[in-house]
Amino acid sequence: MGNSTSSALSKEILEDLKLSTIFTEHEISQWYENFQKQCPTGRITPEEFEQIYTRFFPESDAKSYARHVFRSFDTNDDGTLDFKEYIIALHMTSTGKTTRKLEWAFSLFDVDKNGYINKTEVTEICQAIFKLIPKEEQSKLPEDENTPEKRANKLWSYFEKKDNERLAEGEFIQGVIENDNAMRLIHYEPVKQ
Ligand SMILES: [Ca+2]
Ligand SMILES: [Ca+2]
Repeated sequence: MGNSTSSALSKEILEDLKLSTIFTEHEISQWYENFQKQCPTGRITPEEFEQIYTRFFPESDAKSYARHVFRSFDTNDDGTLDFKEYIIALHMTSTGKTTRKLEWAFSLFDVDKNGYINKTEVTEICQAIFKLIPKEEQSKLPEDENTPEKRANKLWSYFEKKDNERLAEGEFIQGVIENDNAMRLIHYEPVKQ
């Protein structure tokens, strides 16, 4: 309690992280040390998060995507990421099981956090994803997904919903699991050099 939690990782958080991720106590402690060095305040701001993303995508504009990812990780809605939110996020996006990842993808697409995804939100995320794709790669995309709107239309079509209907989490996850194309279109992975 009190001030002691500011420097050492509290036992409670550590136990919680061990249960909710596949990371070991050693790994979590190691990251916590790094996290504290890079982020002495213990909180990552949206601007810092954008910078992290920009380093991963030097050839494209990662800002709007980073903003959406930040929002989906900020589970307590306080406008910053604490260590726990950061580690859970890392777990979801790098090593999580498919369903966990898709739960996260759902929260990424649910821009207004109302528990449903509509087509406007799909379009908004597709626009952000599109900005991650380097220009040269964009020019090689198939005709039916070479603009954010086309990508959004194609993705939306796999869920068999009308344009004014909405998707619940279960429908989204099932739709993506059943279709490799939908799985591919919900995110962007840089081509390995
Ligand atoms: Ca937060
Ligand atoms: Ca929504």
